[in-house]
Amino acid sequence: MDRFEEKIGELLRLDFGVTPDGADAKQLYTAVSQAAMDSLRDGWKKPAGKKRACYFSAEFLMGRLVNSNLMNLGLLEEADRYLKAHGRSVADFEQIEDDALGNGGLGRLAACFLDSAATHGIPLDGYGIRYRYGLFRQYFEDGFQRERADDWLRFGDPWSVRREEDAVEVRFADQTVRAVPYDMPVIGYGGKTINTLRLWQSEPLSAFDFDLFNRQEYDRAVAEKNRAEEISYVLYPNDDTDAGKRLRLKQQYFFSSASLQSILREYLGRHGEDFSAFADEYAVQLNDTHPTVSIPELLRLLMEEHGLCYDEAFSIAQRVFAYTNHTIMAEALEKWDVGLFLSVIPEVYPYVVMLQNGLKQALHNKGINGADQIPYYLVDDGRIHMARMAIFAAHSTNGVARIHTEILKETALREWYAVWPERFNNKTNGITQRRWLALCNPELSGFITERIGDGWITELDELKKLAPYADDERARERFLAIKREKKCQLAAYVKAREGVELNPDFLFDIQVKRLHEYKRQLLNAFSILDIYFALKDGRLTDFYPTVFLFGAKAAPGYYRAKGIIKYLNEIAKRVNGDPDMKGRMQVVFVQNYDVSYAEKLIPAADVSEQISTAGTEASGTSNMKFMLNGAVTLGTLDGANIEIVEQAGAENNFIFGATVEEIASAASTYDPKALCRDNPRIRRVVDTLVDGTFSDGGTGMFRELYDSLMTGASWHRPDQYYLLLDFESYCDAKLRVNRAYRDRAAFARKCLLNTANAGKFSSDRTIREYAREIWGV
Ligand code: Z15
Repeated sequence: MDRFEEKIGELLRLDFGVTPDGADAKQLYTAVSQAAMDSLRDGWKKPAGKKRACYFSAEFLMGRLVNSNLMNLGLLEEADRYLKAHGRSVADFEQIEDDALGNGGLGRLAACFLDSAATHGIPLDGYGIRYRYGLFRQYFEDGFQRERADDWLRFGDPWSVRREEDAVEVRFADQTVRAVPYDMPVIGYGGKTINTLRLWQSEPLSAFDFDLFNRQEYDRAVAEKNRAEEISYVLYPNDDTDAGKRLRLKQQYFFSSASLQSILREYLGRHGEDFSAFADEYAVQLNDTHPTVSIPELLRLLMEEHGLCYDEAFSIAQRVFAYTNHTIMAEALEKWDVGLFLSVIPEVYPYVVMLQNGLKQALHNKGINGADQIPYYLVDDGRIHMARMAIFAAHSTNGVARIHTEILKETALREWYAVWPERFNNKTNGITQRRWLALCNPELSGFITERIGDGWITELDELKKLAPYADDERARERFLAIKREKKCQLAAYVKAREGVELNPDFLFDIQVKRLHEYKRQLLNAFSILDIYFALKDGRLTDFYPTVFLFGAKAAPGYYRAKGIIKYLNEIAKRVNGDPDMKGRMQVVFVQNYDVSYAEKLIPAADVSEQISTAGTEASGTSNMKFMLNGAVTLGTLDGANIEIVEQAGAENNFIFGATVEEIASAASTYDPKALCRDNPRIRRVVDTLVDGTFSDGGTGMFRELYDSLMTGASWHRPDQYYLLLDFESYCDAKLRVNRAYRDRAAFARKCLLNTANAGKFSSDRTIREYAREIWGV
């Protein structure tokens, strides 16, 4: 028995007073995790004299850590062997951990980046918030979404270390709080580099105010504590929309200020008050505008506490900060009301004004004056535009897929691009193949490694060598057997979680992502109904049996998104309850879609639904995960889909719908009412929202959805997402995939070519680009 196993036994004995055979899953989980933490302690130090990059993000959607950490430390097999010797296995940890300190793509991207940087020895640390409650847990009641709190700490937190000595204070107008960091090791594959994810927790300055307590003001004593803890209490559940809430601004300032103070303290320890090397030692990447208040805060810290003048401080800030834009959707662009900002962090506002003046001068120097400056105003109409502040003060602004960056340059941010073109650059997103293939699909991983070796685990371009196997009949058969095995595994899981039976011989068509109008789950619903009616009417006879799977959380306040969930659940009830549909078609909306569910769903997919309106999805990242796991994309020419098809070949995917240019030219002519009037297929499916086919439980949700399509939310724009414009080409494409699936060998060939060409979409490639082109690390 070696040191690791000995340590597990010792921890079980000392912490829980149990033997390995007598321990329950949670005790084993804790002991195994702690033993692993113990094994990495010596390697977890920051190397001296190197520039470090800091990833500031309000969200890190890490997913379960125990398996990935054990894998990266090379301890996964040993741990599993140990557990099996005691009648257990690492699979027993499934029910234990779940952490969801993120909403969706943006938070998961941050997690993939940390994994890739650590794997390739890039010094990158994450900085964020240690929310007490992560993204809500979703369940359905009569087809309606319900939410409950995500108490992720109920199993303890063996992967974090509280660093009392590194606590800092953060001051607001109405309170000062203590920010206490919890550090998590970010372990690269092979365990050579260990970076840090530092999450801040908000606490009162002193645990308890005994003066108040002694004066018998218990309520106030307790209230003070609660008010401090409130700041890191819960993750805002909005993805891609700005809530504009006071507490949200507090969260943003809280972690921005704490992280900067922490970095400055480190730097001062090495250099004293000489800031000339600061920008050579730190780069800060702002993940969306959420941490952008860091810019005026760094100016404030440098000028107020260290006596620099504005020009010195600004020049440092500009060299340090870089900004990533993740969306062009207007509702996501953060603008803080000046009054609100002043009431929360009045001491920061003067630095916003200084930036505004600095911008005026910079524009003047470029020959832009007077009314021409209006589109650039940082403070405009009583609101502070955070994206504008980031673009002006940072040296780099990047989009997350080629088309997205082009839209930023040509449309969304064209004024800025005109003045500072050299600041704009593209960094197409990526995903980590360690979690999204090695860990979640050991069967396909084994298949690949047997044929081309295991170099792909750290160099995904190696997958190219797999391409010849697409023409090898034995390989294709083996691939199909693996896909079937993943479907069986998913079916067992869905049976246990949802109580629904899936048939592994069906085609698995999957759309999983946050629920948003622009992602068009409603269009998918319409196409399913169209197929359903065609089957019922006997118009469609050669349909390959298909299960349509959905997973999506709606922001609790997003009424329309919740209506779409209810509608899909009604469709599922109708289709699955119809005896005519037995063996032909099934619809399942799984509850509480999260990273762990994704790890089961994605490897089982034949078809990946990526159907956003062209120009709306900045990149998408689930599209890459499906591709890597050998699914074909049924999608629009939007976000990273464009680059996926470019890599894997149009002939191996199913592209449909209007392009960005076509959407733009349809804007003035799109007439959903006319489309409904003139096309009976469209009319039939859309009318199910209002003709009593389905019940929304008397809420009026379905009528509201109908109106949103026909007349739009407000005054003039009907359906900004052009569902009915793409309806026919989508249905055609869906039937094209379905027919193609009949030829299993030809379909397997397409799938294998998708996997073989997924190399570009490794976050290893993305993070190297950030390191080289933006951070200089
Ligand atoms: C979010 O998850 C994304 C953008 C946002 O502005 C916010 Cl607030 C959250 C997503 C994009 O919608 C998606 O297209 C992209 O792949 C992802 O960020 C990562 O860049």
